[in-house]
Amino acid sequence: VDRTALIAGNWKMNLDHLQAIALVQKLAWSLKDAKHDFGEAEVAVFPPFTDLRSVQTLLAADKLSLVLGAQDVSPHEAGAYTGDVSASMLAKLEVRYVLVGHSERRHGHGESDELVGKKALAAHRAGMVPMICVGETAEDLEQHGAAAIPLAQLTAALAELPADAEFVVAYEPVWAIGSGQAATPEQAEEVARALREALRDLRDDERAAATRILYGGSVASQNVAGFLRQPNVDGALVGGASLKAEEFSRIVQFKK
Ligand code: G2H
Repeated sequence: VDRTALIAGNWKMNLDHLQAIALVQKLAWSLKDAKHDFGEAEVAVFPPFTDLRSVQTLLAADKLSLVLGAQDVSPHEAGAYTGDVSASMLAKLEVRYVLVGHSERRHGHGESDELVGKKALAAHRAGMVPMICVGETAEDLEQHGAAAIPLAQLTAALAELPADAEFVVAYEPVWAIGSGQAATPEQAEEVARALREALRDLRDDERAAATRILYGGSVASQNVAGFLRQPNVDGALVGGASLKAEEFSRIVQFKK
C-alpha cells in the first residue's frame, strides 16, 4: 500500500503572523535549494489560528507545496462559543489537517476522549482530515504498557467518526513530548503496529492499510529517519524542531 509520508510541523503557541511569514519564507528558501525534494513526503505546517491567513496567502502566492494544518477546532458549527474557531472557518482558509486530542489539549484543557471525537467529526464534516493524537503518560506506561491508552483513545475518537471518514493518527507518548527524550524507533513501531492492527477491527483491512500513523515527541533531524524506516510509522509530528527553518527542512528531506 502506498502511504505517502507526512511530516507535520506543530508550531504550538509560537510565532506571531509576521514571524510566521518569515519562517515560511526561510523554509521556502531552504527547500528551493533542495528543488522541492521533500524526500517524497507531504509536508504540513500547523500555525496558531492568528497566523493561518498570512501563511495561506503566502503559500498561494509562492506556489509552495506546503499544506496547511490547524492545531484545534470547535466541535460546534457556529454560535455562542466565545473564543472558539469553527471547522468551516478553517476550511475556508484551505486548511487540510486538524489536530485533535493533542496531549496539551487533553491534559492542559481537560479534553475528554468524547470531545476529541466530536472535534474530529467537525473537521471531517467540513471536508478536512482530522489528525487524531493519542499517547500514554509515563505513569500509564508503567501501569498499562505503551499501547493500552493510545488504543483506548483511538477507539473512543473513532466511535464519533463515520466509517468512511479519512483520518491520520499521531502517536505521541506524553513522556517524549518536548522533553528531548524521544521514544526509540522500535517503541514507536510497536505502538504503531498495535494501532494499525486495531484499525482492522475498528474499521476494515483497507482503511487499516491506508491510514497514516505518525510518531511525535522530540523528533529532530538526527532521529527522524529511524522512525520513518519503521514499517508502520508513516511520518512525524514535529514540535520544537519545526520552528527552525533549517532544522525543519533537514527533517523534511529525511532519507530513509
Ligand atoms: C509533540 C511534538 C509535536 P515536540 O507535542 O506535537 O512536540 O517535537 O516539541 O516534542
